[in-house]
Amino acid sequence: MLIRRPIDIPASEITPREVYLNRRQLMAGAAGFALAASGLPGKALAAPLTFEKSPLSATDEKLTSLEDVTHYNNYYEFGVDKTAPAAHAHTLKTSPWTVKVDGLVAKPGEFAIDDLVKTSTLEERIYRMRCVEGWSMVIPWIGFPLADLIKRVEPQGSAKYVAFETVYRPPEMVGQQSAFPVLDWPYVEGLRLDEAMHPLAILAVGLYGEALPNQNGAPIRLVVPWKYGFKGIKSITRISFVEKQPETSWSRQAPDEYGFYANVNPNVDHPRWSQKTERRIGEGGLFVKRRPTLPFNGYADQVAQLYSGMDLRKFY
Ligand SMILES: Nc1nc2c(c(=O)[nH]1)N[C@H]1C(S)=C(S)[C@@H](COP(=O)(O)O)O[C@H]1N2
Ligand SMILES: [Mo]
Repeated sequence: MLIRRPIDIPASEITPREVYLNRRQLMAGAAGFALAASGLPGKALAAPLTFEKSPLSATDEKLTSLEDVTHYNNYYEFGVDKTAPAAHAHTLKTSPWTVKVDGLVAKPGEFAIDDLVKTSTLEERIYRMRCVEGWSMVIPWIGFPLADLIKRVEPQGSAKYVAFETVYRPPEMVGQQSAFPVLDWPYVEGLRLDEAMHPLAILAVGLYGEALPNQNGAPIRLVVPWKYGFKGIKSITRISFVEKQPETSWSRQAPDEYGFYANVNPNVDHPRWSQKTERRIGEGGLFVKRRPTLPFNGYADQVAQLYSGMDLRKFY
């Protein structure tokens, strides 16, 4: 439903880039038509998104297909299967949507998503994403630096961490309805303030040139490319500035397996599996080798200094 391509051409014959360019041409020719025709519930953001290309992109690697990016997901509010978010996330109403910013800031407030997007400079950032489970993707996100929002609200000197919260709406999120929840809802995440200020950390509002599909965290989610995927909290409703390290969903659930920092690190194994290699989603076939996982997911040059002097085995 989210994939629109000339109907006669099998998906396998179209590269992600071609699909993307076709979609952009389609948008330019008949703005809004494709979205209106898709039958999706009201999207928070008007299409098409206007954005610039970012030099901070990792552009040498092949993009993961739009099909895989939108049909192989982790979003436990909609179920634990990789295909569950694509099947169930349409029930989340992403419009209207506000993000509350509070805590230790001079200018707290509620930001309507449309205003936030209108007043931000959107960029396309092609990032590698490494999931803690051992697979990876390359995704063309559209978003803006988290630092831009942080500067606007003027954190106080006592603010040392940023805490994020996903929406809690059991009627709209089937995974939140269970009597035996997999996670303690709402999903929460956090960053140290200096990590949050790093230019690579973004708030994403789109991918492949369009507003985020619900299963990828519409209307706004975090992307921190040097950390395991679970740090990238989806469908954010609240951002709080705090003094103490906030609790995070996965470290609360299994503290020995998932730490607060969650920097991608091939030298620190998960207690139940190695983190030395990864499977790139879409690289099929019998003889495809797993790729070596890189320290900080390949972004070490840019971010390693954030952790100088820290024992990364202890602060995993
Ligand atoms: N609210 C929320 N955010 C979440 C998750 C989740 O279950 N709930 N899963 C995380 C995990 S484990 C991963 S790997 C990424 C997956 O993002 P994607 O489906 O857009 O690739 O989202 C992260 N953000
Ligand atoms: Mo993940």
